[in-house]
Amino acid sequence: MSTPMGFGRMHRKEDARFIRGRGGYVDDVNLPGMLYGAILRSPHAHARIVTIDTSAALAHPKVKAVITGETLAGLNLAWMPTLSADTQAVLATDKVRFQGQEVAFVVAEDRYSARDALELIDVEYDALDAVIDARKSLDPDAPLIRDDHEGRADNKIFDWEAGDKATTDAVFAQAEVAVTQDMLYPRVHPAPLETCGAVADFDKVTGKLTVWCPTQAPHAHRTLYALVAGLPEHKIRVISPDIGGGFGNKVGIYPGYVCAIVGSIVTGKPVKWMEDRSENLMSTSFARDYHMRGEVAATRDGKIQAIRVKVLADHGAFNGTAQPTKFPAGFFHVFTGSYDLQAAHCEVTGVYTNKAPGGVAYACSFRITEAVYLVERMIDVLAMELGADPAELRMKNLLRSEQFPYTSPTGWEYDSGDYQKTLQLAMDMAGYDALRREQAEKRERGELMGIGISFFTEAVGAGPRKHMDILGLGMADGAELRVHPTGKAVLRVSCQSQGQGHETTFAQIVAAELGISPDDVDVVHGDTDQTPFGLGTYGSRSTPVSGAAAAMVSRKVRERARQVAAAMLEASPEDLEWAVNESGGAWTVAGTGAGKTIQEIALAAHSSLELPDGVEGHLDATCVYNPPNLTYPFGAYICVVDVDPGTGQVKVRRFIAVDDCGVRINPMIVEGQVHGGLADGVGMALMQLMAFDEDGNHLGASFMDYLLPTAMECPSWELGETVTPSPHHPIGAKGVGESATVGSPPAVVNAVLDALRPFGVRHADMPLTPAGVWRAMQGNPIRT
Ligand code: MCN
Ligand code: CUN
Repeated sequence: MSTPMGFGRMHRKEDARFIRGRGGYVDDVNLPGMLYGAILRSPHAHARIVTIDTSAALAHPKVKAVITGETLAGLNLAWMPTLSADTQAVLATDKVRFQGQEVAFVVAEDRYSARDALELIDVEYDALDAVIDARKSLDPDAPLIRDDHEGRADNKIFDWEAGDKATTDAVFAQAEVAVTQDMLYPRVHPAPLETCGAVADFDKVTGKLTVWCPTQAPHAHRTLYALVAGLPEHKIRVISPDIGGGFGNKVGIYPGYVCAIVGSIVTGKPVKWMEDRSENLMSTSFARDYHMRGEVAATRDGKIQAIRVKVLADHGAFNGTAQPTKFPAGFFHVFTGSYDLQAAHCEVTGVYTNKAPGGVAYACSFRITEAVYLVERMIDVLAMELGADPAELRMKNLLRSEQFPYTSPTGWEYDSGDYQKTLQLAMDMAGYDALRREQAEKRERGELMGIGISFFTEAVGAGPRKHMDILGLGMADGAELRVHPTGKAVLRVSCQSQGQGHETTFAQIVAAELGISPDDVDVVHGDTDQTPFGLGTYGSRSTPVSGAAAAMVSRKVRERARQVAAAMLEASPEDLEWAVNESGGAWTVAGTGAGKTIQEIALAAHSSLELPDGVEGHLDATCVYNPPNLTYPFGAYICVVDVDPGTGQVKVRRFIAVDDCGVRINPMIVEGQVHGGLADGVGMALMQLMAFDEDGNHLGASFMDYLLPTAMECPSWELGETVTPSPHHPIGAKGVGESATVGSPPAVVNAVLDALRPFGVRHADMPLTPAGVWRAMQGNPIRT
């Protein structure tokens, strides 16, 4: 694969180290004299702590410290703020509120001794009734989970609404057809292969704290540590090394990170803490857990008029979701999807339960996964009611290209789209009509084949400062670009790759703007001492925000180069034209052949060339990008399944995915992102579930029980693309990192339910395991 001058297919630069086993992850950080931490966790979902006896653990010859909630309370660190402005226990002091909650932290000379010593800690618990089912959390006799909140009487976290209730109700009152469906988007887990962990090193001499941690948002972590611990921010350095998958799991701050820091301060030695798989699955941020009721109003001939939604959101024991402050239900209110509606309204109630905290993660785009699932299931429910073809129903109701920019009934401004074209391409690739004929023939023979469609609109790139912040931090990103005398460049950004290939695509952005090779641009990220401030990588915001910053800072460099080139060419800067040809980027004098390449200009900028007053020399620049709007990628997905009538086993036979993420910087990386997201979607639709028994015991704390999709469950993906540039993004790109995870689950579920049409099943909740499908075929589709 040849190296392009800017955008195009190009192998990932970072793969050179990854495929040689030379990546550097947090567990590869080993410092002289380093100690190891381990966490004692609660066996109960809800219990009062009576006593904690640490004396035997402290007597262990290799144990250096045992930290409890009481120790932390003395430092005012027993509780920490969450990204949703709630509080979360670092180590429990009063009660434990979910199984797996952090109770004590042992620091020892080696990992094994730290683990061994956990068993020497004696905790006396007084077990309490637990709230596991969110639907029971607001019952008058439900046990109060957050009695640490003064004046709290129940388990409600928030009530939130969006849209216009009166207009929506009026449309429903007049509607020719209305359908209602309850559905659960179950609790799932991002389950990155690398679990969470940290190495903390507090240097007593310099007063500097260094934390290595696979965080998706290093700068936000640093600011939070400064605010919580009262440490000066310039004395904190957060280094995010290579990350073995994030998927949202590595956005928040976990108690283990704080414990490692306190452990280092207490012992004066570096402390490493790494989770094991069960700890990761049991205690770190889960995703979804949305109980939804959707209603759609339409005319009899299939014009959709309004959607109404009620949600009960299970946030676990501490509200640890990470989403912009004004949006407690994230961006769920894009649930009107890709359709032209008169009115819409949603109500979301968030509640506490005795389950792990978190609530938003796993390639979710801040709850857009739930929203897209809801609307795309509802369209199929309506199609079934009307006896309409689900593709035709969608085609008829999709927004038309001339409606963009389009303001949705809940207040979003979709930047650009050509939805019909994208759906048509997916149908052509699938051979939709032929598939329907094949299905009809198979049904005659009693075979179960299903075709499922989903059309999604995403909203990514949070976000405009005036609307969006996380814990008060506005969501603009900085970028710095240095150009060395020989024309090689270093870009410094605040976003944080976890596998998305930023070292390649961000180099390509600079390369395209400056007309140099991406091989001549190094991308530096993941170290707060070396990079400008910004909010990190989640919500597919890197390309929309940091990527825009990279383009804008390159343009600043180019303008500086213009001034220098003018001096070199003894011309007026206004008379120069920028052009990129095979030999690279150059400023040339309009109408003449005279010009200077960016490399020649870089050298001159650092030379003794006399420059006019006001022209600084050197080409380095910085910028901060505050996005004017989100970007709205979209796509049409078609899934074909075969269901075994004897066992309920679903086989995904084909999956056609047409994505439109505007201009593609590196189509190969985009396709990789889509492949991964589609696999995620198949996993969630068919296999993944965080299950609990009624006492709150976790039933899936290993990969033996919590099933991840492999190549075995995935078909050979058939990808297509349309390109509708974002009008407000400097290079016309939209984010894509979560599109396929958001768009694929409803396509798979719609396909399975389409296959089950002969059984008259209207809905069944994910995951559609053989047992679940079997139950649905017996007329009992709803899980209890
Ligand atoms: N890209 C491109 N052209 C576009 C859009 C994107 O070439 N028009 C490239 C980007 O430059 C980047 C990649 O595609 O290299 C993803 O870009 P973007 O959509 O901006 O998403 P982010 O980089 O912000 O990644 C975040 C997103 C999220 S939120 C989750 S969750 C997720 C995902 O990315 N986690 C991942 N993809 C993942 N992929 C891997 N391998 N590992 C994870 O943890
Ligand atoms: Cu929602 S998971 Mo990604 O935004 O890190």
